[in-house]
Amino acid sequence: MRLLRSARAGIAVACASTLAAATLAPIASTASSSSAGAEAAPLQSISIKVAKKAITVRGAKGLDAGRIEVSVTGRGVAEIMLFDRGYDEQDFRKDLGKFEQKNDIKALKRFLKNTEILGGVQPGSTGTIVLPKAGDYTVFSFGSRGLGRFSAAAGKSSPAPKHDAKIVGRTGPTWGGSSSLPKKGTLLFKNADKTVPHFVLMQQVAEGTTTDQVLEFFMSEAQGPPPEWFLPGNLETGSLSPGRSMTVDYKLPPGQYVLVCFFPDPNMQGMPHAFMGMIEMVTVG
Ligand SMILES: [Cu+2]
Repeated sequence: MRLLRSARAGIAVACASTLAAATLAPIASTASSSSAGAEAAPLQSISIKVAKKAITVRGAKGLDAGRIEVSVTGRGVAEIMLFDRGYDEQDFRKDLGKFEQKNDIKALKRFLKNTEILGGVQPGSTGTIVLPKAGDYTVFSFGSRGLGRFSAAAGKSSPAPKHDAKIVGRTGPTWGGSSSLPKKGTLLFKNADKTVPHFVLMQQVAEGTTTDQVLEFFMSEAQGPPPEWFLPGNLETGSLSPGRSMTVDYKLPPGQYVLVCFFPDPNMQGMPHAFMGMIEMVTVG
């Protein structure tokens, strides 16, 4: 069974690490936000820097709960979480460690039962997430050994910005929403599944690549050079708990993309959702 770390990073780590980072970075960077309509009040915003040893959060002073804009730089997707009372960073680290090292499903379940996962964006990107209530929030990334922290006071949420495409995680697990997306704009990602978290990983592939080819590659846990169908376009979000949604501003090279979620399913011994059918081809451009 793939461990959470490798599963979570999916194609991005399996392949992208073997490509020049310089090739990927400009493509992953997003267009400036077109989300603020003329009449809409500007959202509160925070910026998150993911470094190897620490995650730094800026701009969170005086923050209220509700929809906020998040921009991320650094080494990995930033994921914003809210722990239940009685569950803390130490519990989270312990559970994550047990799951990663021993595929301990009880630990995975304990983490999920006590945590609201609220989304996040990849480095170079901006998006919006919703902080459900006043509280102390934690920022996690597979790209850092540290955790980020910030607090929000009570506040009410504003609606999602206008979006150009929509991707929905559904019970099954399976994908719903747009099967073709414009090459740039705002993507709304919603988890309509009632049971488990999902995240979005869209990886550009050569025209005509099949989901079977992609799955076969993952089964092999191949090291070494990326397969010839692997192309550099890439969009990844943080995970979302059931019922949550987020937006991300993106810009991608046109072409064919595989849309996958690798979240480990707690009811299937941690099997990544891609292997349960959460894999689909979509078109960009
Ligand atoms: Cu999933």
